[in-house]
Amino acid sequence: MPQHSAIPVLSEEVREALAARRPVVALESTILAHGLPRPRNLQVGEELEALVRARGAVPATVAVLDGVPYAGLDKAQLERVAGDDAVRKLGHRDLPAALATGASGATTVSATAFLAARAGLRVFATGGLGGVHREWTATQDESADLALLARTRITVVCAGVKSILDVPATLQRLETLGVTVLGYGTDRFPGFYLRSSGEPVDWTVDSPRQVAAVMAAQDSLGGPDSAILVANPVAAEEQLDPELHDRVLAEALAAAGSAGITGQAVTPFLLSYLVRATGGASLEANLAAVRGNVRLAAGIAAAWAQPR
Ligand code: PSU
Ligand code: MN
Repeated sequence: MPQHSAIPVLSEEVREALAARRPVVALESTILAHGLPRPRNLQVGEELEALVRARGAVPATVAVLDGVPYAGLDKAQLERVAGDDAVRKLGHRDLPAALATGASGATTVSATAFLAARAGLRVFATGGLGGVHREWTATQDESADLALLARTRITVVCAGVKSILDVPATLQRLETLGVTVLGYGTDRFPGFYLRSSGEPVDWTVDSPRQVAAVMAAQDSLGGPDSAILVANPVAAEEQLDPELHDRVLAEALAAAGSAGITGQAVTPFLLSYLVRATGGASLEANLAAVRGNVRLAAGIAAAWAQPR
């Protein structure tokens, strides 16, 4: 039987940074493989890694290739994730099967958080989390991201959850599951494409140092492992026009319903619908949000790496 001893396999620079307690930021790969159109997705993957480096941290993009989980990809590996049709979408529950069968896949927030925490990484940047879908009463479709984050000690910087989801229900689930939610410079939960979803958050932080202090307090409390969500709104000048947003979202939801899209296909379907129907504006807002999250995550990783 093959042994999967070092899980995930770390790139040399990630290994060295961890050993020297220098800042590292985990990045997910589903957004690249299944959340963004090609060939822009590869450029984005490279750009996000460069943004992390520009802020003095080391990027650790997580993915599974030929049954091997990695944190930190080389150029050829990133190209495969972005361009290979055989790259699946892997949530946390898919990892055992992917490893055993030698499959390749991009990791969602749940799988990325799991693997990153296994590697000893503490800060993770993404675009939006998965959450509770609007048709939950019929489908019980709630992303596995939420339950996994409820039992994983990692700080996740996100721009909220996409408005294709049921935002109030997602926030309620995060409360029930005991996930700490911090608004970054805001008392509103961000609306991913929009600065605000309109929903309140209970805690506001204003600096990477403050986030690191919350992480340290979490450790000193010694409670069960759970995530800290840093909800970071997209810059005002980069948000999607709220009116366009509301109109196109209604269309996309109707289109998914009449096309009978279900399960893991729902999120990619709605996302690509929004990109087309906004003439690419939703993509630009999406990318702006992700860039902002990656920059902030690098700052948090740097603050976390400071001796306390
Ligand atoms: N939100 C985005 N873009 C994405 C995703 C979420 O703005 O690509 C991806 C993330 O990887 C997230 C996953 O973890 O979708 C959730 O999928 P599901 O709803 O199938 O759990
Ligand atoms: Mn789902």
